[in-house]
Amino acid sequence: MLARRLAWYGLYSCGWLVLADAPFSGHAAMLVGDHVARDGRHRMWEVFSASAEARDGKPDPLDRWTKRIMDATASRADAVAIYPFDRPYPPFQTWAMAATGMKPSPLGILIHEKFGLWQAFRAFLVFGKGVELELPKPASHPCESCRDRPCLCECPVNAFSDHGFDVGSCRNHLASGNEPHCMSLGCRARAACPVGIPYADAQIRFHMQAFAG
Ligand code: B12
Ligand code: SF4
Ligand code: SF4
Repeated sequence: MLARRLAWYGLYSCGWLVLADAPFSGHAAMLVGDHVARDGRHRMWEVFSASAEARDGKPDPLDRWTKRIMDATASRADAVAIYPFDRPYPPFQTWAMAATGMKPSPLGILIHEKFGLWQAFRAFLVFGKGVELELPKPASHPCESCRDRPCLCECPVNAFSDHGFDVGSCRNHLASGNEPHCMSLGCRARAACPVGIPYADAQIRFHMQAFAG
């Protein structure tokens, strides 16, 4: 039932873990993420685009849409939803690694064996203690066999290094309007990865504008 409801919104269960952090220590939690179809169709984006939040002109439409549908989903499933945009930020990537077996790419983003660098997370649904878990299957790590690492060759300002992601250089480039025009094309580094099918153009522009602030 829960899986069907998530699928209607273009979402799916990426995996489960038992939380160790207060106030949910010992509780089972399910990671909910976007599902990208084989043909690149992204149902979540289609459902969101048709929503009131996408059209009302108010700030943070995707966060507000996510909260509305996931709060309702959580309440039907007798669970509590935790969001990536809650404050203080919940450690989504740390929890996601435990729940899915995904590992970080050289860009810092976790890479999914099928969806590549395009796996976004929407919420954790936290259930009661003692809920039976689907333990994460061992996931393959695509970066291990990627010799050329094209993701590290395409950024015009070399924003990725051993010191992490240089947010300032990236934002300056986005604001400059210089080629390559990442604002409309999307992040060139992310797009260079051969794993997974990139989002549609409208979705890329939405996320780049949100990121540039
Ligand atoms: C703040 C934030 C940012 C800041 C990062 C500032 C900084 N240097 O710390 C900014 C605004 C720059 C950013 C950018 C992006 N982000 Co961001 N971000 C977050 C957010 C909301 C909080 C991160 C945090 O501090 N967590 C708290 C710590 C305690 O959590 P943690 O899991 O233990 O910590 C891990 C991360 O902090 C990570 N990390 C450290 N530095 C950086 C830098 C980047 C760029 C990323 C992605 C991760 C990362 O390393 C830690 C251990 O693995 C998370 C959601 C969340 N709640 O985690 C999304 C999140 C990490 N972001 C995400 C994404 C996808 C992006 C973008 C690609 C979005 C886009 N534009 O399309 C960009 C990357 C830029 C690009 N070139 O494309 C995804 C990553 C999904 C994945 N597969 O891993 C998350 C999980 C949001 C989501 N809803 O799925 N992000
Ligand atoms: S290009 Fe290669 S190293 Fe970079 S994220 Fe993709 S698989 Fe990993
Ligand atoms: S958006 Fe452009 S400038 Fe920013 S990290 Fe990606 S490739 Fe580099």
